[in-house]
Amino acid sequence: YECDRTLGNWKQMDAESLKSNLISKYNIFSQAEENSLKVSEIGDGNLNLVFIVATDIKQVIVKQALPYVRCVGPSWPFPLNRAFFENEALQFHNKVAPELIPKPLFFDKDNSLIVMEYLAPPYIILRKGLIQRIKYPKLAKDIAIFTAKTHFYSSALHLDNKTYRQKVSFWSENTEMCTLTEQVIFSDPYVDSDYNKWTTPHLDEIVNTIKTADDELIIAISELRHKFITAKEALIHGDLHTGSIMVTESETRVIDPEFAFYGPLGFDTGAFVANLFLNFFSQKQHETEPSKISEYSQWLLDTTVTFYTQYEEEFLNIWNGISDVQNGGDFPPNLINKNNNIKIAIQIKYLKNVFQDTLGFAAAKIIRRIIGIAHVEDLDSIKDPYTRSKCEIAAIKFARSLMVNRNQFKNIQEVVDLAKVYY
Ligand code: ADP
Ligand code: SR1
Ligand code: MG
Ligand code: MG
Ligand code: MG
Repeated sequence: YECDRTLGNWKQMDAESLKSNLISKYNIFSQAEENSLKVSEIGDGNLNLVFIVATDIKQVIVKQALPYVRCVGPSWPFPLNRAFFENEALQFHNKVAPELIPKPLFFDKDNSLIVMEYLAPPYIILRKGLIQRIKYPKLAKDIAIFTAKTHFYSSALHLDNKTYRQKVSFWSENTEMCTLTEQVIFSDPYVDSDYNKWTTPHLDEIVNTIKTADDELIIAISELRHKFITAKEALIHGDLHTGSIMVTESETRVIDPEFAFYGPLGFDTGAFVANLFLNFFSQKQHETEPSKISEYSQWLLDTTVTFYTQYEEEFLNIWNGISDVQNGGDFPPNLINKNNNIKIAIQIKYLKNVFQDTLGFAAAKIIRRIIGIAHVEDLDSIKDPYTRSKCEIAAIKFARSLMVNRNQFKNIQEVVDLAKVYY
């Protein structure tokens, strides 16, 4: 399923073609249901079409890739085969963490289209929930389990070496998605690019410093970019921001893994942490006294700490065969398994590397969401430009410090303490 620039059999779906496919080709609805089927397009992401197709008693989601970047338009062509990789990732997630994703129901390769379970209200996109200042008690643990399981079970800690190499090769074909990330996260925000934007002139000065006078930052982002390109640790989600998570107060589901590939684990954990911090800095708009930390802001910080602590704990538990054993880990191999101290030392080193990557990638993701092409509603929705700029400048300064000093932090609590200093 190569990606070429021709459309092949791909046809953009409308209500009529969708109904007909769902009945005759995908067998999701019956002929008898045809007259009661209703279709509405609800996509609010940057890239794809998303439809709800429903009768009075049954609903499904249909997601179709477009041959271009939706939020830019046809001037930026984009590969249709991302739907193939999204479906492959969903199938893997469905094996290792079925309770944490919408169930995949059908994949139409010709039309780059996925039919999946509809997550009905009260499910909402997590970003929207955080903007409404809703607390989610299970969120940190659920995302820790999702990331730990998907990372561990696709890594060479778990897979035999030959299978692992085959998977790295297979997923490296999702290459144009990585190219987009390399541009919009690791390059554009640090140079003059027509795609960059920021929402007030109050940011001109800090943006100019980033692009012209911050050698340490440019070195750091270059190293992170290199790591993004070369690390092949496991199958990562690739776009795990708070718009890729749907929640109720008691349940969590991860959606939208179209950017999945074999990459650095810290890119996923960093995405989640970055988006919690983006919301945290947006909360500054509500504070009645300077630098005061409201109860909700503190909940965001606690959630960050719980998430990261549980991610490491869950990852180690699987590695050690304590929880959720499909097979545990076979690294280090038998030659040294007589000495458990060696295993512990290797695990500590492994997780230290993931932690430092998490901080670096989190910082990169904070910066790109404020001065790059794709922003976040948490900050963009702050009406008063001066208030917004205060939140954004605090977030950028924090991210800058986090990125260049990413190897100095001992634990996630120290990171949260730094965020409070810049708040
Ligand atoms: P994109 O790749 O364009 O970002 P997403 O997969 O993130 O597309 O979906 C866009 C929006 O569609 C989501 O923000 C959410 O509102 C809605 N959506 C997607 N999948 C589901 C689902 N399984 N159930 C309910 N809503 C969904
Ligand atoms: C053109 S940049 C669009 C962004 O939206 C996706 O969800 C990814 O985050 C990507 O970087
Ligand atoms: Mg999305
Ligand atoms: Mg997407
Ligand atoms: Mg991002």
